[in-house]
This record gives sequence, C-alpha cells and structure tokens, in this order.
Amino acid sequence: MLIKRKRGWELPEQAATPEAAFLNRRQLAKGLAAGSILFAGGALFSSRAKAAAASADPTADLYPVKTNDSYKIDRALTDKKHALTYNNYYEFGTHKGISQLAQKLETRPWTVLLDGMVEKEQIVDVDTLIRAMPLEERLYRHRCVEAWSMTVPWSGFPLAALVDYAKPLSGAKFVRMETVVQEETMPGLRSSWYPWPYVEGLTMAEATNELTFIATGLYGEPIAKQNGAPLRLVTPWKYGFKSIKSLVRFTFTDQRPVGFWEEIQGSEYGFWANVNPEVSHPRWSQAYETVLGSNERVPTLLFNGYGDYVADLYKGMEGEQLYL
Ligand SMILES: Nc1nc2c(c(=O)[nH]1)N[C@H]1C(S)=C(S)[C@@H](COP(=O)(O)O)O[C@H]1N2
Ligand SMILES: [Mo]
Repeated sequence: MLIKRKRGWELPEQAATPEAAFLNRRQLAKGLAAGSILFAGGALFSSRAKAAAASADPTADLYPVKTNDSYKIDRALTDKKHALTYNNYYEFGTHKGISQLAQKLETRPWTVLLDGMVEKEQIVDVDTLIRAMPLEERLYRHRCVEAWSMTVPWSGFPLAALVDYAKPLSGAKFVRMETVVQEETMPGLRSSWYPWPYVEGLTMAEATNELTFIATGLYGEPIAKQNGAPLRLVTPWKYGFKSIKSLVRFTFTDQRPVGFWEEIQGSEYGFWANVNPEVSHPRWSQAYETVLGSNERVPTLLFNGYGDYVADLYKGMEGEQLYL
C-alpha cells in the first residue's frame, strides 16, 4: 500500500503557491496528486537507465569538470535525488513529478541559433558549442518563487563566453532566450493557453555578469533532461523561473523581451525577478524558504545572497519593479 507522507519541503498551500495557481486551481490540485505518485516512481528511476542516458551523451567524457572555488556556499548540498526528481518544467506538466516523463525529451541532434543583432547569424551544433566553452563547476543556491530552495553543483560556462562567441552588435541591449518546442515529447504544449515557447530575457549587463551561467552538467554529469538538458540558464540571484531550460535560441535585441511568466501574469512575475525577502509576491511572503529535502525553513536573503556580485547592476533603477 502506498502511504502518502508529507515531506518537509512539500509546503502547505498557504505557504507557497505554484506559479500557475491562479490559472486553474482544480487542474493544479490534480497535478499535485499525480505529482506525489510520480515522485515515488522518480525515486526508483534506475541507476542503469541513468547510466545508459549518460553514455548516450556525446559530451559525457567532459565530466566531472574542475570546480571553481571562488563560489563558496554556506549551505549543505541538496541531495542529488531531490534535485533530479522535484522539478518545474511546465512543458512536461504543471506538477513537480515530471522527471520520468522528461526522459522523452530528444536532446540530440541539437542545434542552437544565435541571431538578432549579431555580426553574423550562426547555427551551432550543441556538442561543438559545449566543447568550445570554458567548462567549470560552480556551487550555487537556487530560490524558486514558490519559496523552496536548493544548493547544487552546476557544470557549465559563463554566459559571457557565449555572448563573445555570438559577437553581438553594439546596439544590442538584451538577450532573449527560448526553450525548444517538441510537440511529440512535451505533453504540456497541448495546454494551448500557455504562451509557448518558454522565453526569458536578460539585459546585456546581466547576461555578461560573472555569475550568469549556462549549465551543461549537474552533480558532475551531463545535466539531466528534467533539469534542462542540454543547455540551461542559471541566474542564482533571481527567482528560479528566470533560469530557462533546454535552450535552442539566443537572440540579441534592443527590445526588452517578455518572459513566459511575465506574459501570463506580469503583475506577479516581472522582467527583473531579483530575490528580495522584503518584497512579497502578491499571494505569499518571500521572507523564508524551505530547503528541498529537509524540514529546514531559512530566511531568504536579498539577491539570494549574491548582492556583492549584482547589486551594482540595479543602481539608479529604483523606479523599476526589481523584485517581482
Ligand atoms: N523551459 C522551462 N524552463 C524552466 C521552467 C519551465 O517550466 N520550463 N521552470 C522554471 C522554474 S519555475 C524553476 S524553479 C526552475 C526549476 O529547475 P529545476 O527543475 O532544475 O529545479 O526551472 C525554470 N526553468
Ligand atoms: Mo520556480
């Protein structure tokens, strides 16, 4: 018999409400129920299947990569099994238990389009790109707008290196990023009320900040599909919805991109989305976060603790909604 036990990080509804709750609460309730069943399945996801997936990855030989020790962390690393089975990836469903379903994602062949305001548009094979980039491992915190957090070792490269590779024109002010659209593998795309594809954007200053990272690996292996294989943005000072998965396109532009969540509900999920415990989400407080895989609730920090790296980016922008 399957006995449903509440895990510590499964928050009571009033403590945190998933991003899309306002859309359809009934659908959400169904999703959560399904998620808890799938979660059990996800934990059983066999190591053999994982090994097979890893050996199929043409970049697997690159891992583990050398850790960059400048990015110190004062928290315990999240258990790999939690980071790989408690996910947000709406293309596969609106609940957290999509890790098995996401194995259908076809990550090879995979090309990345670099276009817009660039010297010359390029289409790059992802393996060529990954091998051309300076790979390193960084331990970063991740704070979801739903008030849960994790601390994980990403492998990858600074987005700044990809910006150099793309050779943007001087007039480019933003990078717009797009997730793959795979109708055959992504059941969530059938929910046509969502503004697919998932899009996110950064200013050029944010994109080239040293913290801004493109993850190609996680826990010393190629990044798992559910975590956004083969390329996934990581901006640790912003709420997690900015960290767009499975990237196929980087467009340099002088127009501020409208993100997936901003388009759905701009009053709740803005362009900037910087973490700030003092600015509540319209429907819940952001003061604390529950640490994934534990019962711990810890205070949330301004810029998720990364103010030394990024606070200067927002000087003189007090009129902007920087924290939503
Ligand atoms: N394409 C895409 N990227 C996405 C999402 C998504 O639904 N689709 N969810 C975002 C949200 S809300 C979070 S918190 C993180 C979750 O990443 P994880 O599953 O690796 O923890 O991915 C972000 N990137
Ligand atoms: Mo999130």
